[in-house]
Amino acid sequence: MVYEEMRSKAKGLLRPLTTKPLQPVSCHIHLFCLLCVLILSALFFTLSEAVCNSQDQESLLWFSGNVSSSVSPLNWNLSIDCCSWEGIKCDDTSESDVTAISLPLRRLSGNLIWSVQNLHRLSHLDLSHNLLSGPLPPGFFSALDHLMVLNLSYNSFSGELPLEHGSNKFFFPIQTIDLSSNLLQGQILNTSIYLLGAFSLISFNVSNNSFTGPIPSFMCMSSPQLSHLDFSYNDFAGRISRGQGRCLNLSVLRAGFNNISGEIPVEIYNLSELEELFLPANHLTGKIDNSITRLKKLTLLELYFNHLEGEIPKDIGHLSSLQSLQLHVNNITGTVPLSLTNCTKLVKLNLRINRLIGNLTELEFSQLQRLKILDLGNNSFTGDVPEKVFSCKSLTAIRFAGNKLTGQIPPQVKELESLTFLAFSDNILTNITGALSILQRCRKLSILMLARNFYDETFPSNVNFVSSDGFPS
Ligand SMILES: *[C@@H]1O[C@H](CO)[C@@H](O)[C@H](O)[C@H]1NC(C)=O
Ligand SMILES: *[C@@H]1O[C@H](CO)[C@@H](O)[C@H](O)[C@H]1NC(C)=O
Ligand SMILES: *[C@@H]1O[C@H](CO)[C@@H](O)[C@H](O)[C@H]1NC(C)=O
Ligand SMILES: *[C@@H]1O[C@H](CO)[C@@H](O)[C@H](O)[C@H]1NC(C)=O
Ligand SMILES: *[C@@H]1O[C@H](CO)[C@@H](O)[C@H](O)[C@H]1NC(C)=O
Ligand SMILES: *[C@@H]1O[C@H](CO)[C@@H](O)[C@H](O)[C@H]1NC(C)=O
Ligand SMILES: *[C@@H]1O[C@H](CO)[C@@H](O)[C@H](O)[C@H]1NC(C)=O
Ligand SMILES: *[C@@H]1O[C@H](CO)[C@@H](O)[C@H](O)[C@H]1NC(C)=O
Ligand SMILES: *[C@@H]1O[C@H](CO)[C@@H](O)[C@H](O)[C@H]1NC(C)=O
Ligand SMILES: *[C@@H]1O[C@H](CO)[C@@H](O)[C@H](O)[C@H]1NC(C)=O
Ligand SMILES: *[C@@H]1O[C@H](CO)[C@@H](O)[C@H](O)[C@H]1NC(C)=O
Ligand SMILES: CC(=O)N[C@H]1CO[C@H](CO)[C@@H](O)[C@@H]1O
Repeated sequence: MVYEEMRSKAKGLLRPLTTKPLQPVSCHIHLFCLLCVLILSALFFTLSEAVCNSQDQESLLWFSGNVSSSVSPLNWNLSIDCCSWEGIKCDDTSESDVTAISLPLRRLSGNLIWSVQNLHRLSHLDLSHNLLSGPLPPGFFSALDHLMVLNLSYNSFSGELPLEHGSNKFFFPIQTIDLSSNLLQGQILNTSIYLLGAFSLISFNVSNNSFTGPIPSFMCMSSPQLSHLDFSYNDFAGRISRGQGRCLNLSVLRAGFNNISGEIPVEIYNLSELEELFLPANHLTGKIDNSITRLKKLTLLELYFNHLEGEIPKDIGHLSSLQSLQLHVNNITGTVPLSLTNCTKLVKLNLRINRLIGNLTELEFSQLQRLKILDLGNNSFTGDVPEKVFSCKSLTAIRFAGNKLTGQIPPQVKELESLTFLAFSDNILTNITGALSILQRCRKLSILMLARNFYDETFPSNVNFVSSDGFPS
């Protein structure tokens, strides 16, 4: 969109209004009329006169000749100006250089990405969601030294990131690099002249490939505006570098589903713009430092499937924007801090399979009116079933299974109109019969697990609608 704006501005400024002789007009030569004609003829010019750069046309033909499409071929007609071809945009200089190729979701296959390399003025390249394959050729990035947006996501590009030897440029205007969901591999090294010179980089997404080595933080040095980094779903290993803390404008850091180990460096907790910290399914150890509560903009904190220990930061309630707190399957100990219920925007709270203890009845759950998913299963909570949970009107799934809770499921449960999943199995509850009669009124309830609770003659011993676990995620 910014691009469109720039382009139409440039058009207005650069297009010479007076180069075309005035057409004969039937109205009296009146200042207003003259203006109309000038504007109309200028428009006519814009439509008819752009004739695309012949070298660029040749590169495009090469490209189109080397890709095929199972839906419909690129219908790039030689008798039409290439600036008007599907997906192509040109600039407004006299050269009419090709500046944009945008052909997402075209089912294009082939592997000759290098044919676009000669389009020296290309600033936007979007070939996302196609079937393009093969490696990115050496020098690919530095050849496209006007590129601002590169989106090659959802293809089958393979091999390592290209070497960028021999470039005499040290500044590249690239802002967005999306190479996600391909088959790329190897390390992302600080020897990449291209990435080191990407001073304007805002967003870098390499998720869902097979990259190895440490997650790079060197871009934090050169790109002060860096705001989105996504390294998830790869084979990155090693520790998160403290240098990551220099990405001071970072709002999204995603590196989940890798092989990252060590502690989360406290420098991360200085990234005051951070909104999403997504690091699940790694081998992270150590504690979650209380200084994390400085990240006032955090909406998503997902650190599940790691080996984190220590307690939940006691000031967690300071994270007043938090919507998703998912710390399940770790080794977290201690009690749930009372301040947690001050995170009133929470939608998902998952603390399942940790070593949490304590009495939940004092927590002001009723403040969590947006909460949809509450999973506190498989810990060591004691005391009565926390009644206040049942005043969270948005709840769709509740799991307390595998604790040491006593008492009864309160009758307010019938007021949870969206409830589909309820699991209290493996606790020490009483009056399961009473609960069952109440739960009949929860119309949407489709999964109920109450097995293995306190048993005597009057209570059914094994009450489950289903045996499999359909807890929503
Ligand atoms: C190419 O464009 C010309 C002029 O508009 C048209 O006559 C011709 O049919 C087109 N060719 C194809 C193959 O679409
Ligand atoms: C890349 O393209 C995909 C699909 O066409 C889109 O969903 C995604 O947002 C784009 N990436 C960026 C960074 O704009
Ligand atoms: C990165 O790309 C993937 C798709 O491949 C997408 O799901 C994810 O949201 C993107 N990350 C960011 C931070 O935009
Ligand atoms: C990874 O990419 C594949 C193939 O494009 C896609 O089917 C899958 O959904 C992606 N996975 C993630 C987690 O983005
Ligand atoms: C930081 O990122 C925001 C968008 O997330 C942007 O508006 C702002 O200009 C950036 N600041 C710097 C110093 O780059
Ligand atoms: C993950 O890292 C460990 C060392 O920390 C290594 O032994 C293991 O092979 C790695 N696994 C994968 C799948 O790369
Ligand atoms: C975090 O920022 C504070 C100032 O805001 C600074 O004093 C402190 O040294 C920083 N900590 C780290 C670990 O960078
Ligand atoms: C938790 O800690 C115990 C002992 O300290 C260890 O045996 C277990 O593997 C740990 N679990 C996780 C998920 O890290
Ligand atoms: C929750 O927030 C309120 C208002 O900011 C504050 O008075 C209260 O002490 C907080 N509760 C906890 C347990 O932190
Ligand atoms: C849990 O807390 C409630 C309310 O403070 C109290 O009445 C109850 O005795 C406590 N239960 C246990 C097991 O500590
Ligand atoms: C069992 O539960 C039902 C329904 O909530 C209630 O009416 C009944 O009083 C309870 N029985 C006991 C002994 O608490
Ligand atoms: C492998 C392949 O198809 N190469 C073709 C790429 O496009 C040029 C120009 O159309 C052809 O000459 C090549 O044969």
